Amino acid sequence: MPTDGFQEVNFDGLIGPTHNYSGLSAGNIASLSNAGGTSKPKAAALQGLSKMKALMDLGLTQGILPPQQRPDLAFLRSIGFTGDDAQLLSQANDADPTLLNAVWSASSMWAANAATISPSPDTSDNKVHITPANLVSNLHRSIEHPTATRMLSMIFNNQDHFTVHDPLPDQARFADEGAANHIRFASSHGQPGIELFVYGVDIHDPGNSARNYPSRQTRAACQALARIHKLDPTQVIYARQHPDAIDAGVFHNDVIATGNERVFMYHEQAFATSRSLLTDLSSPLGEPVITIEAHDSDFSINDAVTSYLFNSQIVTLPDGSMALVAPLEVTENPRVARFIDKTIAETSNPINTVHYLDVRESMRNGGGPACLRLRVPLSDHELAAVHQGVIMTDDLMAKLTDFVSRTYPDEISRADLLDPALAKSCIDALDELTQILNLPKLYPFQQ
Ligand code: SUG
Repeated sequence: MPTDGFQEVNFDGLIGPTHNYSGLSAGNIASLSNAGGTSKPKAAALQGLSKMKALMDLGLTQGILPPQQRPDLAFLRSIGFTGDDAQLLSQANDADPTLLNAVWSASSMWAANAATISPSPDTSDNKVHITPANLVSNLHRSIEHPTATRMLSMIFNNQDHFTVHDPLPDQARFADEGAANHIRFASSHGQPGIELFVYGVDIHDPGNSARNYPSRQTRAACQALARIHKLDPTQVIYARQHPDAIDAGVFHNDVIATGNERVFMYHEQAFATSRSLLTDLSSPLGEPVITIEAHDSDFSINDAVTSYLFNSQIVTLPDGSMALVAPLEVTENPRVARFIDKTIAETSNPINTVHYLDVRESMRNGGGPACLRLRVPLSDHELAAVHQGVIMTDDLMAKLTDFVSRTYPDEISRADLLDPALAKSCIDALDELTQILNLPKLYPFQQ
């Protein structure tokens, strides 16, 4: 096992039965370009489960986060629509079709946006601190946090080890997208680390912001998270995304940079100040960060956005070496593929192998392997205190595969979003899921 009885547990979002392509995310090029396409929810969820199986086969502990209750008909009622389910759906569609799209989104699958996690070696009270992301930048995502907070409170339900906070205030000033904009560096997972918070906009310095696409994370949110998580201010670094990167489709930092333990892989255009950032990271860490920097001469920022290389997971294997878990799409870009081959061959970094995964249904909405998981470094004691119903086993994998195969729709197209029978069957399926995961009363419809 990894050192110190500590390991990083990846909690993947189970892709929900309403997975569809609605073009909801400005600045997310895949989401916009696949808007209106026909999705395959069953295939999507099975791809996600295969991904979890692949990580388990590498000897890693894998967790799962259930999807949210969608369509969110209560949201439609809260904004004045009335009547039975069919009437609610058709009224919303007539008034503003984007409202109908928003309440059907299965976007909680991208668990990297569920919360920011500070593991216990970094916090002054030695607890794991968890803050669900408010996701205020997009309507369809802003309705995730009430259930995310409840879910995380049920899963990390032990106050000796875990503190699940409320999300940051529901305001643009504190716009927070969770772990997608957060990288933790440490000699090993169990050692005190340096937490890098990445933001797109600083209200005190608005001049350097992206122009075409929204910046989804604020510096004020990052600073609040560091305070709430009781981090040592000398062990926290703030870095600004390059505004041109956001304008090229880097809507979260995990589309252009990633890290694991001492390894930091990024594109040279990821940050407004890349050079000083490396010094900033290395001095509190006490040893140099191992950098894997992609230059524009290797491949462009557009290649990074289309291939999603940086949305790979870098994982520490039980033997201490590292593997890259990458989306299949990287193999379709020769420049990116060459860069990976070079990275694997070089002895200056610990990444020795690459595993390519097919998560294409999620990728078409801008969600690669790293988006689909929330990483939580845990000691053995902390892991034992996690709700065990969401820790993957072969038995749970078999049950979930059967559940998805029996209950999920094969396809969803735009017209289906008006179908109250589909809405009912998607919600009914979740009742069984809470039994499988032993999370009774998770969803609003169960309360
Ligand atoms: O927030 N896509 C998600 C993708 C999130 C990816 N997560 C990380 N990078 N960590 C988003 O933009 C698209 C939904 C649609 O268009 O139907 C969407 O929400």
